[in-house]
Amino acid sequence: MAIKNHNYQMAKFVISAPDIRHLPKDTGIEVAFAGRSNAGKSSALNALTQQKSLARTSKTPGRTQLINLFEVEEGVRLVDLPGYGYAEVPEEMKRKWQQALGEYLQKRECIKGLVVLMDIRHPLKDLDMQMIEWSVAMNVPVLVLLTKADKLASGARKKQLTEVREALAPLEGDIEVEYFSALKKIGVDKLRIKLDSWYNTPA
Ligand SMILES: Nc1nc2c(ncn2[C@@H]2O[C@H](COP(=O)(O)OP(=O)(O)OP(=O)(O)O)[C@@H](O)[C@H]2O)c(=O)[nH]1
Ligand SMILES: [Mg+2]
Repeated sequence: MAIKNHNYQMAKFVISAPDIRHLPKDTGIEVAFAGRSNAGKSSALNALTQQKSLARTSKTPGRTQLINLFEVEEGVRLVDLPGYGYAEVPEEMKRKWQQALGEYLQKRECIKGLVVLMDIRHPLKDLDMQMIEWSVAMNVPVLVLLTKADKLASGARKKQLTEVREALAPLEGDIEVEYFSALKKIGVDKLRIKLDSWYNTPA
């Protein structure tokens, strides 16, 4: 089958939802972006779609508290999941987000891939592992992006990449790890190629 390249620049905002019950019908294909608050999810989506403010970025962690859904073309969607792990959020709200994330991954059938974004300086926190383990259990392939790679020199960058790859190898899942910088546009092509391959996976 010929791979179709999607035009991510065409992405348009569709809806913000507090949980999966408020999302559009579970048909077509979705790829979701997950990560700790401030990891760079919204920035990565903006870099991918070459739009400055498709997904809102913010200096205040915990800004994206809803599931934000974007459509590239009919039936091809990108999902910005709520950031997790932000310490200064009330316990009750944290619990709600975690539940929304778990539900999304475990019940939403149109998900064909998960991008997990982790700050290259602080990778593999508990909830990152939880998200990756859920995906492996659901047979959903994972692309881990080590974000803000521009913050490290190339030696330190490679070291982190190797360590994260080694740490995830025992999970034996369909997991790929790359580094990324929305600022310097590092890894954007790899992200695009991976998404195209997921969107082209036969159902
Ligand atoms: N240096 C650098 N900073 C970045 C990069 N990507 C994002 N940032 C900064 O990191 C902060 C958080 O980025 P967001 O994209 O809003 O992060 P998020 O994961 O969407 O955060 P929440 O929506 O709160 O969960 C912002 O101040 C960004 O400017 C990057 O590649 N390099
Ligand atoms: Mg965000």
